[in-house]
Amino acid sequence: MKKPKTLVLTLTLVLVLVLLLAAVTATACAPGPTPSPTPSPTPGGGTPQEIARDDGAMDSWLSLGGLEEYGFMVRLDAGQPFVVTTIRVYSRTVETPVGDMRMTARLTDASLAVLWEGFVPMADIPKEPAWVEIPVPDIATDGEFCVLVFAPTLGKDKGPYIGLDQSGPNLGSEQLSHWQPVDWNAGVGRETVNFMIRAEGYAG
Ligand SMILES: [Ca+2]
Repeated sequence: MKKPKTLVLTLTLVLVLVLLLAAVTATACAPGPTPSPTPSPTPGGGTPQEIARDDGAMDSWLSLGGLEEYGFMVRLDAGQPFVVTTIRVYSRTVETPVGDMRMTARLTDASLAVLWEGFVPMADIPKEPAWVEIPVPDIATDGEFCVLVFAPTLGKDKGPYIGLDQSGPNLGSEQLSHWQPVDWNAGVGRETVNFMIRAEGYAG
């Protein structure tokens, strides 16, 4: 009489184990949460690109501003119609600006006709060299375009400064005074300098 009871108990235990195993397997195979769709990288759906003439490794720097309102310009070319979303300036300052002083950037076409002008508060320029970003509201360019940068000086040796790449030939950097290209007197060799000013955007 004991053996059938043991058999029933054993069968019951086996059944329970099988059911438990089935439940665990079902849980393991259940689909997880659906990942969110990858957001479009740009408003236009294109792949973000950074257009640069510098090599990203600063070799020296130049002071911005001065009584002649010295500024700096780079000629850039994405090789196709291009929508600019951000201007980047590698910069640093010694003195911390006060008030509403600004680093101003202009985006122009190849003939220097202004397409857009914006700014970043000079208080956002760090003490250690870093890329300072100026958001641009999706400005369309076609072929060569220019980025011009000016910031008022905070005094002798107080900044702000712009980073220089001196590792290769000048690919389109020009010195400005009052927003116009002028004869080079920046104190560094013109032929082997590229200002660290970049444009980010997407093919448009
Ligand atoms: Ca360099």
